[in-house]
Amino acid sequence: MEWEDEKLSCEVPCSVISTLLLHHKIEDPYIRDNEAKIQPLFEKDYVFKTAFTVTKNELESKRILLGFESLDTLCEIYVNGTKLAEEKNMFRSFRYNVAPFLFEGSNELKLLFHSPVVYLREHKADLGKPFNVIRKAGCMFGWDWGITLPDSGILGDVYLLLDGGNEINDLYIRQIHKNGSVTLCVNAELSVDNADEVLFILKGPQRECIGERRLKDIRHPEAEFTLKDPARWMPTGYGEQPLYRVEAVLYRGSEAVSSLSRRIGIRTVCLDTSKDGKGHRFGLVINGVPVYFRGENMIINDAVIPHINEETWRKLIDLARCSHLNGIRVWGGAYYPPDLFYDLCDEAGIMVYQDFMFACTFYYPSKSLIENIREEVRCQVRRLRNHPCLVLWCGNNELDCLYTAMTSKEPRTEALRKLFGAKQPFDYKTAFFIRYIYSKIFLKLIPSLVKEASPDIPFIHSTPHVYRPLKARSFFEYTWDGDMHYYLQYDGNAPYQIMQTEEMLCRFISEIGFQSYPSIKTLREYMNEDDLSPYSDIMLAHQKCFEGNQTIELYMKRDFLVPERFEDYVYLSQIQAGEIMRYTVEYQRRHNDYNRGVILWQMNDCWPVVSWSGVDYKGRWKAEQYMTRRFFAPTLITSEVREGQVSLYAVSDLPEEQDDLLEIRLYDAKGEIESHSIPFVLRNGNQKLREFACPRDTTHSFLAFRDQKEAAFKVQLFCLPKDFHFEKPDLNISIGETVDRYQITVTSDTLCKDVMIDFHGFDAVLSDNFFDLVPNEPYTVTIDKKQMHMEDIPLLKEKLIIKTLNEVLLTGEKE
Ligand code: BMA
Repeated sequence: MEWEDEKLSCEVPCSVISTLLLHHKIEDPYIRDNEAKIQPLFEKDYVFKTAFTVTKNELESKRILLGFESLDTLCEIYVNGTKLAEEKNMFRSFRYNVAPFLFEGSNELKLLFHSPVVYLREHKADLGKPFNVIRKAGCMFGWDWGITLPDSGILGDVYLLLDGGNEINDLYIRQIHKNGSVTLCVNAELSVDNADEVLFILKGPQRECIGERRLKDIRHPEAEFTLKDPARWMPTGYGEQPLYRVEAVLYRGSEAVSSLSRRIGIRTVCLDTSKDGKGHRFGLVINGVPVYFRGENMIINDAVIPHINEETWRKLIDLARCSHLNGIRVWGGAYYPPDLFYDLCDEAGIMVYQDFMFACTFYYPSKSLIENIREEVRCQVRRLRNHPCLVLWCGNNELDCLYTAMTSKEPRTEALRKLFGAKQPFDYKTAFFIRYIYSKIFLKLIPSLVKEASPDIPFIHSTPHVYRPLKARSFFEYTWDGDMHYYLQYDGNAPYQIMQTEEMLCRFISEIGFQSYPSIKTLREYMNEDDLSPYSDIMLAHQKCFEGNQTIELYMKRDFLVPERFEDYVYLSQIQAGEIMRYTVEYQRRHNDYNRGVILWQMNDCWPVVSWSGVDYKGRWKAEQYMTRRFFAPTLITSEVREGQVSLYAVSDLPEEQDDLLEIRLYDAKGEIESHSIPFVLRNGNQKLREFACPRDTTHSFLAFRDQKEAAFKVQLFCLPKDFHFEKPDLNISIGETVDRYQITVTSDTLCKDVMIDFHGFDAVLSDNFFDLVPNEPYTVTIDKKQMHMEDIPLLKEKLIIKTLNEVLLTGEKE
């Protein structure tokens, strides 16, 4: 990359920022307020150059294709000084025949990236967010959890392909299911100059060859394989993930001139939007089985995109797997992940709810933008359509409801208008225009392209989604129809208890979340000690949500208190976010005949920031992620307090029945007063196990319960935590080890809530954390030794950090 008078070496994938960081030309933009300091960099244009050699032999190829997987974004491409193209879309891949421009020996490729910031300034649209005229990840221009880092660069492979004129460009495998058998209709897209035969091979889950089809007539490169009783792909928890493979080989005589293969999973997918007395359902049905979607929303994994690598994706899928997720939504303000992400989801049985990359603003359909979108959608649909993990296409994030917020006169929508930067509702003319452009892109163009290229995967035009486009009367009108996005703070900071009311029983929730702070260790890596307070300038540079801290504190005051010590503030913000999510999700799951899934906002962070994430930028699990692992477990025992009664429910997503045992203990000021063991049969769905009157002494009494599968007791209080009579716990901690794990056993003499275990100087994901302890009942959590190695056990004990809600509430001042 050319930088001032220097040439900085870099390797694809690379960007302006990743290259400058590599050569120590700038400080880490994530540290303190460096974000502001790097902004002038985005005002400039940048050149990336490379030389490559072509031999005489290679030059004889009919065509020599120069390919780019992803160029971010405004890029002029030159080969040996000749301008090949000027591209404007980071979501497309490009290929050019460069044979006429190449020489034997050394050749030069030059990429000139124009500043996206200058471009947006020069192409300002008078409505909506500035990035609506460019096909670049929206969040790069700043988001309510995102750093403003509108980088430029080469995000995917760059390659030269020698092409004798014969090539298999694409393979599409459609599945026709009938009476238990499936016919795989394989269709290849060929460029043929002088080839004469194509061979299709179908391989089974054990890589065994199941069948071959040899075609002489390559003008119609199609073949069929019928399987009587195929092994079917199911989401994790619902069955296995057998994967078949279809290979295609193009021959000239006996010489194989091109080949391509695709992996598939055999399954049907359908979105149930049928009507009942209340409205339209919203639930995924895989192979005829209604599945409950336990998901999280994914944003970009790093704002410096070239820093995202194979390990990032593997870790992300591990996180999903061990948090009991069976689905991920790829959110529309970011980018389309690489093939590896989808491959890993196929293997792990993780369903993907896939947005097209449009979010939170209306887009201006100039002729060239429409063409650009058309090519982008074609490119991505063709790339992804064979993956069994792909279960839903979605046109955009929140544009339908943005329209509602902008046209509704309902007072509840006011906060949302503010969020989207509008003072008052649209006038009639603007509303009409927006309806027109919305319909052009999301009701016509994209669905028709999806229908043509991926007809068997359901499509919705927007999320949240009501049955009739652009017809919701208010943003919040999504509970009985379609899916829902819901944030307390945009509903006038409604009490979180609203989330256990009929009004909030949703068919499906595809976004719900509450902000919390990243781990204090993460903050310490990016800030100075005296920056560590919620309202310091530096901390506020890492809190992008309007009135974010105020919202966090409002809820803290209602339920807990606002702690003085920053470490307690961080801890409590995490407990609170996790608790609100637990409260909501368990309610929805208790009604899993009506609610068919919840996708939490948000799974990950792209830099160190206060956000809605479960795991922070450095991969440290916040309280919410541990709670997610508990409340998203395939089977769940959950309690509900309502009108003086407490009820216990069992919820199960597992198809099979199991014998189970419910253990209940009721405590009051004097200790345990009642205990019961109740055998029951755990069935798919939800069932009420027990109901009884709440105790009178609400500030001392609590209920503890678990079933056979759960080692930890869950605790139900009968008052707000701030009103409960917590005592200072006397904790007994013992540490042991097995060959591969450390074991930490904690016992408390009194009820101890939200016990956090951490270590000075070490990080590990524990088998459980932020858990409750009932009096004198030991609980053991473990750590895989692969994550951290200690010389000896006493050292581990020395490094131990323990924090409890008791201690935070007893030292702070309540209101
Ligand atoms: C949702 C998302 C994002 C945003 C989040 C939190 O609506 O789609 O736009 O980050 O809310 O405000």
